[in-house]
Amino acid sequence: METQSERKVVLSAIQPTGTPTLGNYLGALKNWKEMAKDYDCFYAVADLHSITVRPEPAQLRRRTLEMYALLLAIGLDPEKNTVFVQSHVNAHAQLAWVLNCYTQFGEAARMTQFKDKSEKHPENVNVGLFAYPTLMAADILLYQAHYVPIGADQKQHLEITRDIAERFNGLYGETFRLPEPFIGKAGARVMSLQEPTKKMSKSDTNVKAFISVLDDKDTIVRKIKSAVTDSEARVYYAEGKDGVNNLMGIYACCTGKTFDEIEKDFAGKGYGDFKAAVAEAVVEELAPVKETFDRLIADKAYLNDCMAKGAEQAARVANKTLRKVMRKVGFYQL
Ligand code: ATP
Ligand code: LTN
Repeated sequence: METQSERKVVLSAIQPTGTPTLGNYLGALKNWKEMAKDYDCFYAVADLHSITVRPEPAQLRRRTLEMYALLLAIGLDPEKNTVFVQSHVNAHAQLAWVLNCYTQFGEAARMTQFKDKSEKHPENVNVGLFAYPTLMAADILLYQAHYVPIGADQKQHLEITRDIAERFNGLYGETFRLPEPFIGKAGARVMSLQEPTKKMSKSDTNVKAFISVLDDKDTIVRKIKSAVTDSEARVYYAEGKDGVNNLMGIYACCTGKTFDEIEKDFAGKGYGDFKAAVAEAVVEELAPVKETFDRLIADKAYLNDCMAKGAEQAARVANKTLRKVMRKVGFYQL
């Protein structure tokens, strides 16, 4: 049994840009909960990141509280893990500034998320969007995280984090631990139910394309029933069967079955039976999350209390790293 101080550190964060989808859940949040058993975990609601798309203030406030409640609803224990809101810990923005000065313009400009998002929102390509990865690097490096559970789309941001950390360590001596991404095999990229070559995204304008973790049973059944498949009506994993592959991935993640087992279970059966089974597995997975969320969101005092404690614990660890960085860079110390 490892003691507290020997336990490896995990950090991850999610933006409060909407209710998480089944993609966020299977790709990231489910692993957060798994890792909480064995590691010293820091999980944040990345509200600083979310203002890159200029949300309406009241909406940002509401979504931050909801995302926080949701993190507890998936089963994270605020007594055992540090669950906090990014903007409550000043060190994130402070370290991000320092890291900006150790990141080259060219390397940030290569980030595919920056390129995608600037194309999607040409009217608001702000400097914050460009500097998104250095703030994310600060999130991770402040806690000296060993592992960062993320979906496959965030892998490039982990790589730039390591590059920045290595550069800083090279200049000033060992300061940051180099983090490893943790990307689950199944669920790393859950695809849209309507266009299965695109990733499932909570900001999709077509609500049939995603399942929200708070969708009720009927909605889940309806959305999976109308998921795009193909005309072959045989359940097996193969290139080009994007819709079926995606449903198999979802089913595998929810039930723990392998693709081989799924193919055997559904041999001779059509998509109707398969979709019904997938829907049932998803409902079973998400029902307890919704139930707990509904209870927690009604108790704002409890959530505020947990947030305050989380911020205090996080700040203790983060400030230690920040102080070290400030000293090494040469800021005048009082
Ligand atoms: P948006 O749709 O607003 O761009 P998003 O749905 O991509 O956001 P984020 O808050 O950026 O959500 O991501 C939270 C976590 O969920 C990240 O670790 C990300 O890698 C993971 N994730 C997002 N979409 C998927 C998906 N379709 N499949 C698997 N993991 C995903
Ligand atoms: N950029 C991430 C959210 C995020 C994050 C982090 C993930 C912000 N800071 C630190 C892991 C570690 C995204 O999912 N879009």
